[in-house]
Amino acid sequence: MRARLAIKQCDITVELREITLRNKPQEMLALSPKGTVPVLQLPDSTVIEESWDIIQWASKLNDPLNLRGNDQQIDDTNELIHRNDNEFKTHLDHYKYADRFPENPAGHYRTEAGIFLQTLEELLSKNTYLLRGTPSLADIGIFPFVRQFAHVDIQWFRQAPYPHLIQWMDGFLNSTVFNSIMNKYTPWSPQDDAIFL
Ligand SMILES: N[C@@H](CCC(=O)N[C@@H](CS)C(=O)NCC(=O)O)C(=O)O
Repeated sequence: MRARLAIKQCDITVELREITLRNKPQEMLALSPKGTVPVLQLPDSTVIEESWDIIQWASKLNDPLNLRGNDQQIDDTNELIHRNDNEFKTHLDHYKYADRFPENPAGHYRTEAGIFLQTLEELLSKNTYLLRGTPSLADIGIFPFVRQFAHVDIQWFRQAPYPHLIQWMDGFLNSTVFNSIMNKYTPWSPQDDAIFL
């Protein structure tokens, strides 16, 4: 989701091949044996197989909205994304799949995830977006994970003490760019005509 958002916001055209995780095409596994999405193949055959690396590639190629920002914002983004992809993602997965981690109740994992959410809430109480008044790569890179967190128990989330975070998430959910990447695509098969994101 975040790779698609960045590619769209950077106004780059890529061919899109939707896949089903339960039935990964051999063509995908040949490019990227680790079998996770997203995977991007460049015209020179380089393969990028981490969403954050795809975002870096896209924003370095074309950045009409200045999503990368200045050097300080790039550093702040990297720090937030590091916390998101490690600390927050771990607590989020425990919260989402709490039945697989029965040593603690779901509420425990939710509280742990809340430490990072509190950081986001504080940033968003100062600016409309995480680093400034307009979106940056930090927002694009983190929003899909906050959305996942929210939807584990949306009723709880909507009454949680994160008013700015809720408003920020709703802004993305209602945005044209988010709704355009949420199109439902039929899984790719080799005889299909190319479709583009
Ligand atoms: N760090 C990777 C994580 C990618 C990832 O785990 N993607 C999930 C789907 S959101 C996946 O492909 N899982 C493989 C599977 O379920 O078989 C990235 O951000 O690109």
